[in-house]
Amino acid sequence: MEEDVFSYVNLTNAVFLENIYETYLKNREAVDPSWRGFFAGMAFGEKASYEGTEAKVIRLIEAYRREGHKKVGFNPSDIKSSKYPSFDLAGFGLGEEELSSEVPTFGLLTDKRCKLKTLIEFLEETYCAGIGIETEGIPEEVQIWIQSELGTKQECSSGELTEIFEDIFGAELFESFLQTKYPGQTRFSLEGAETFIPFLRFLLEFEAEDDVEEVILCMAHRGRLTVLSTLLGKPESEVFADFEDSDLLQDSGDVKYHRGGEGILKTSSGKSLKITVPPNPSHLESVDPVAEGRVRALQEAKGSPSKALAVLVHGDASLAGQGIVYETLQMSRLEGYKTGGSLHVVINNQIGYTTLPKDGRSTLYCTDVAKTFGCPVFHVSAQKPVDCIRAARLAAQIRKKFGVDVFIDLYCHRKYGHNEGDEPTFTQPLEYQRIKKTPSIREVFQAELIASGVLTESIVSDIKTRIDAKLHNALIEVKEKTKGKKEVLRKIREEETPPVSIQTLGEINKKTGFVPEGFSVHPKVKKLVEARVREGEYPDKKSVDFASAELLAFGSLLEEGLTVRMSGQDVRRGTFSQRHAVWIDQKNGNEYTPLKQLNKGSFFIYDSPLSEFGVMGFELGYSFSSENSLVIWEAQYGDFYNGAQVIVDQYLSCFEKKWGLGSNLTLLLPHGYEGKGPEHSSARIERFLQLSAEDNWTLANCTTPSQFFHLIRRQAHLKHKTPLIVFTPKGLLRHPSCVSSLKELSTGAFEACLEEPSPNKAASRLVLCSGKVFYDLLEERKKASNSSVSVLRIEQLYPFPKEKLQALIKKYPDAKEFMWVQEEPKNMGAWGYLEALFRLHYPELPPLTYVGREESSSVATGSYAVHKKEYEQFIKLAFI
Ligand SMILES: Cc1ncc(C[n+]2csc(CCOP(=O)(O)OP(=O)(O)O)c2C)c(N)n1
Repeated sequence: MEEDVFSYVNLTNAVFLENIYETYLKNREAVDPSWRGFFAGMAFGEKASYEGTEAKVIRLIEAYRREGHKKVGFNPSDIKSSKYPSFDLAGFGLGEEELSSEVPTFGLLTDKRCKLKTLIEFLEETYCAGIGIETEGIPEEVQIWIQSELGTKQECSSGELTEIFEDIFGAELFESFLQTKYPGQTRFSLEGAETFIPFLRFLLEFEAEDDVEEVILCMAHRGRLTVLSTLLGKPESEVFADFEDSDLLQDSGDVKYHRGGEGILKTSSGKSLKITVPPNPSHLESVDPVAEGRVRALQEAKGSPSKALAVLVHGDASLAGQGIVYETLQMSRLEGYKTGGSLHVVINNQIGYTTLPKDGRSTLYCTDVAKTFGCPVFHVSAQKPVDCIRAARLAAQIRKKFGVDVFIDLYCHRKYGHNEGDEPTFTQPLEYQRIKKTPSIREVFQAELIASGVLTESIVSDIKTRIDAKLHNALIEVKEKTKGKKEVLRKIREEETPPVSIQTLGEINKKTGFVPEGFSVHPKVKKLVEARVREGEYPDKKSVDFASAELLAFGSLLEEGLTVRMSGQDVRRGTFSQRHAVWIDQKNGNEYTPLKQLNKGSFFIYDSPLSEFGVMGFELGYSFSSENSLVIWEAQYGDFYNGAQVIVDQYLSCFEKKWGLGSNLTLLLPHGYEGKGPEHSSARIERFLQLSAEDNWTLANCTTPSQFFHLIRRQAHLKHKTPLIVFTPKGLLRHPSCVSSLKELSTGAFEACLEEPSPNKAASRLVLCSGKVFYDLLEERKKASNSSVSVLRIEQLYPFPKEKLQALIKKYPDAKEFMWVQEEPKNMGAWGYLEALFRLHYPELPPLTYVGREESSSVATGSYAVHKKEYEQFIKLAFI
């Protein structure tokens, strides 16, 4: 799919506004009243020309628009009265006596003039009642649209009111059923926020009525079970089975409130909306970028950005506190990551565990991060279901129309402690006294609906009987479930990587080496590609370096019809000026992407924002939802991956075990000690090794371009998808010995361990290593002229190539000494891991001895001279 399906409305489209403004200046009556009001009241128009009372009225209107939301009263307990805006007439230079005087309405009302009192009533009703709307700082078109919509309140029909009531009642009964049957068990009750259920249903229905076919609904822990059951149709018996917590009834590697689910929502007009709640770890908000990545992949697969949508549900404390929210929003309008606007819903119970907003954030609202990105925010009270539904409708319309993220902040309370076994009165005695006395949302709404004649006592009682019976029957079903054996899933790792002929490789080089007519390519890039174009004529010549091998690997996958997507900081050129995946015309700045010439598959490469957590999360999400693709995230330097440690620890290493998911996400982490200091040297191999178990991923450190080529291709063709982490070289990118021939690329496969090209089979000592130190060892051996040492390379650190290494070692019958050489300090790198494995797998061999740097708290020295000295000292030891 072409990328331009992602060209959304340009939010700073001034032309749009200017046209209307011009018409307005010529003839005010020719534009819609809301526009008239906007141009006058927003100081956009001829404010300066107004004087006296008119100017004062304009200031008053502006104040209502800017500050009115603070007066709505969606949450009287949170916002101190001192923060209420004062719309005191005196503050605007107006007096009480002017209330009955006629003032201009600036198009806000149908009449041109009205009494000041009438205008104020309108402003109070529009900006200070029901929904608190924050529009300051959002794009002008969106502001104008919202202003015009505010006047048109859509009423709920009595059928809709009954539906809303049933949802609220259903949620309440479901929660209280669990509370009685499984007292004290953690479920993260939704009580105090039950309106969330009808709110979400309506929101999703509004979206489904437009083009949206699929929603990734990122649930917070709170209310997740209720959503899965009451909205997505997960059978109650399955929910209860999780509470029974029998190893025979549940089949998951994660707790119930982290697991995902799927469902189809049928709308009232008969449309179907597929909803996926992705699983997530406890780490709040970490799933946000993952969900966005999934949505992006779905949109591309469906060929349209309007067909898939992310709805992200947040807690107030986590939204305000977690930086990943900002990182995710930062990606939201970028070419490589945008998803056409997401909907954010906050279950704002005004507490995070035991922490109140005053200690949890520096801003008035928990949603204030939205302002940085000019996203509209609606504040509503869960006690006012009808206002909530109205906000849902407005939010969905704005998202659809303008492609922006929209936030709905649902004020509510938390009925119990943080979880159901937690006692909240230790820390919030007064709040919980108040909450205890607060009637439930259902009770209040029920009374309102009975008073207005929408419901009767007997209808309410029928609804209750029906829901109660359903819950009781489900409980009986789960208790009676016969015990069965769980089926153990066996992993099948098929690795069928088709070979690539020399001819194809030569053609890829030619096609990607073609310089378009008139394109002024950088002279260094030109030289590079000219050499590549000729490579096909000398298939035995060792001229393929790492970057060329990567290009050929990508090119060959594209020729097979696969998608290759890569992102990370500065990846288009490459941190080390090695990739040049996108050329920039030196005369006019135009861009050209040679790999896009291979158009059987799709090639996407994006320079990412300076974020690791967000971008790695996004790429992981993309890889979950994308078929036939290889998705790659590259770190600027390997050590920076730890900015995304949550993604590695909580997702990448364990998503299969916890949630049964598959992904072939590939991380390229530049690694190697080149005297550049404690940073930029280590991708922390040791940490990845510690997280390795049950074939969860592949860890590799390739020493030749052909190995890298084969590894990348193998990864793209994996049937059983697991991630790949490659500790990629820096110095080796231009090392004269680190080259392969096209022939090596077209034959063979990735080898988990390697001998030297012409080893001494009579060696008495075998030196084992991984990565670039191999070349240094060969160099040092030359200097030491010690031919009794042979070097073996472990190219795949995990899964450990036990048999293959054993077979190689057997080729050296005279070897009596076994050494491990590494650049990293002793407490880092692969030493600890390999020493233990060596003893375990090869008990007949003498123990492995260590050659390398001493233990160190810091990764490396900051001095190049010290680095060199350390190196010279230890590398000698391999040959003494
Ligand atoms: C990154 C992270 N830090 C800490 C926690 C522990 N924790 C779990 S829930 C919670 C409070 C969350 O509050 P909020 O986001 O307002 O949601 P609520 O539980 O009130 O619905 C905390 C601190 C966590 N899960 N994740």
